[in-house]
Parts: sequence; C-alpha cells; structure tokens
Amino acid sequence: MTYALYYSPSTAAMAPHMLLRELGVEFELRRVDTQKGEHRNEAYTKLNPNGLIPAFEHDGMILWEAAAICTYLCDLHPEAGFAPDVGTKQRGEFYKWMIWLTNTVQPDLIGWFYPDRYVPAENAEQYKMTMLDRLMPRYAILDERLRDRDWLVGDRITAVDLYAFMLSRWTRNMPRRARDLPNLRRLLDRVMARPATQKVYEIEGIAEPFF
Ligand SMILES: N[C@@H](CCC(=O)N[C@@H](CS)C(=O)NCC(=O)O)C(=O)O
Repeated sequence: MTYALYYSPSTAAMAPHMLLRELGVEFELRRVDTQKGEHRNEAYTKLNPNGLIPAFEHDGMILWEAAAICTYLCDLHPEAGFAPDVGTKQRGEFYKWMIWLTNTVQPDLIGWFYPDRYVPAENAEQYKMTMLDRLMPRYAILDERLRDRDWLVGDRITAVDLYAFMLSRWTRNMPRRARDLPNLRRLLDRVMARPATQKVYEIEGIAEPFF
C-alpha cells in the first residue's frame, strides 16, 4: 500500500496531513510549490484538474477534495476510530458536520481569501465583509455544539474535529476569529496539543499565530 499526499503548507492539505499522522501510516509527502504555480502545471492538473491543493494518491488511484480524502482514509483504517462505524447514527452526524464544513463554511472562506474571483476589484472589501458576516454565525454553530462536549461527534476525536480545526485556523488573521469563541477555542487547544498536529506544524513550517 502506498499513499502520497500532494500538499502546500497551511492549505486545505492540512486536515489530510494531520489525519495521516494521527493514523500513524506510512505516506509520502509531495510538495507542490504554489508560488511557482506548480498547482496549475500540466503534471499537477493531470492529478487534480481543478488546479487546487491537495491531491492524494493511493496505489495509482487519485483523489481530490480534502474532505473526500479524509473520509476515505477513515474508511481504510476503521480500527483507528477517526470516523464512527458505517450505518450508525453517529456516522450520520459525522457526514453532516463534514459536508457542512466543506460545502458551507469552506466556500465562504475562499470568498474571503479570493474576492477578486467573485466580484470586481472595487467591491472586494465589501464582499469580504459579507463573507465574514456569513462565516461568524457558522463558527458560532460549532461553538454551541461544543458547549457541553469535547468533540463534534461522539466522545472521541474524529476527522471532523481535524477539519474544523483547519477551517478555524484560516480565520486567524481576520478581524473576527474562530478562536475568540470559548468552546471552539477549547477544541482548537485540544487538537493543537496533539503530537500529530505538532508534527504537521513542524514539517509544514507553520509559524505563529497557530490558529
Ligand atoms: N474544495 C477543495 C478546495 C481546495 C482549495 O481551495 N485549495 C487551495 C489552497 S487552500 C488552493 O489550492 N488554492 C490555489 C488557488 O486557488 O489557486 C478541497 O477541499 O480540496
């Protein structure tokens, strides 16, 4: 079995990277230099035709979409418990949170980071503020969910917590941040303290602020 993760530091590759380290499996890390535009070159777009990071290879089979990669890895390593068992109610909740994070929270984050892809330059600042106004109630939903629990699904860490951590840290330089919400902050601290997370930060060379 060979796994390879195509990544660039501090991107959507982070949750799959964290999960691979949590699982303790062998994998190759292949850096794509986005500064040089390598994510748009012919070799990379053969792997991910969207020209986006990450991509993942498993014995010649290619996946893209960070949430799909995470869920697939959970399925390949059920013994590690990073997703509840298939067919359980908790698995249903796992899908709910994972899909909501990737199709509701993540697009608004992309809108914040790349307003020029959606509106003319003169409207960019206003568009970013609209994204921020949409994002913060979504982080409040996570915060409320965590009011009386340690993890988003069940009673142990799952891939959904890693994904929520990744998307929360994308707010670290915004005027309002996920870490300002106290229950969510506890989750971020808990995930940050894990050896797998520390290793990812070390290897990706991520400096403060951490989230
Ligand atoms: N929905 C995709 C989004 C991936 C994505 O937006 N990747 C960003 C980095 S965080 C990227 O490659 N950006 C380069 C670009 O847009 O040119 C996923 O979750 O895998």
